[in-house]
Amino acid sequence: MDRPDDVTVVIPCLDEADALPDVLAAVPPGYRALVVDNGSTDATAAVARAAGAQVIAEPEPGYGAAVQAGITAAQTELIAVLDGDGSMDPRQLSMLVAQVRAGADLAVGRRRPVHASVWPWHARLANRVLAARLRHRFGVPVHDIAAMRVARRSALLALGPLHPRFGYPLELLVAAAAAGWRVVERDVTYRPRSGGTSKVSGSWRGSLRAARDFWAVLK
Ligand SMILES: Nc1nc2c(ncn2[C@@H]2O[C@H](COP(=O)(O)OP(=O)(O)OP(=O)(O)O)[C@@H](O)[C@H]2O)c(=O)[nH]1
Ligand SMILES: [Mg+2]
Repeated sequence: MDRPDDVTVVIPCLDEADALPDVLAAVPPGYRALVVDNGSTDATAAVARAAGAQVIAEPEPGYGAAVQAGITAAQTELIAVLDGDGSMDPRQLSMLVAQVRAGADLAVGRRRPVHASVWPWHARLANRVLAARLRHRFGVPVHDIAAMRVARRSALLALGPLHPRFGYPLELLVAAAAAGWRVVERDVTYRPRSGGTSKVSGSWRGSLRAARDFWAVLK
């Protein structure tokens, strides 16, 4: 740990070479981008390196496995996580970082779509149902599943490994509640992905996989 206030932006990626340049260009000055390449068959790793990001490879497939690898490899006390598809603005991480510096244990983004077509109806509905369950059954004060988030590395490591695939964000919220973390949620902009193809809500296969993983965590 060199400077305790530095931030690593962990970006789990599966074939995001098209979208990554814009994402990396928007990472706030002083933040370190760490791309976790999770078996991409496109130029994700080369594009990320060319844009100045650190790149690590995680052979175990799955969003959660990639995020966990990024947290482990990071060398800063603060960790931010967001998607590598350009749908979220890394500039808005500063707002979440400020919440953690002000005392929150976990600061999460509530995605606010720039227009309705950004978010397929089934994904929006699933998100609402999952968030309601998180609030009512687990007492987590959220309205989204924390796709963009900031927390302390030491605290994340103390939770141990969580769901290796799409259940990760939900399991993090459940684990945070169980550990008595203070969770705060702030609105973030949600845009169409800036390139590449959807692996989750844009296909039935991805949606069903995500639903299976979500159910495994919240049942
Ligand atoms: N590590 C890893 N990351 C994944 C995997 N599948 C998707 N991702 C990443 O998870 C994020 C969300 O996936 P998306 O394909 O954007 O899913 P989505 O947001 O429902 O779909 P879009 O509407 O196209 O944005 C992206 O950054 C992906 O690169 C996977 O199997 N492993
Ligand atoms: Mg996306």
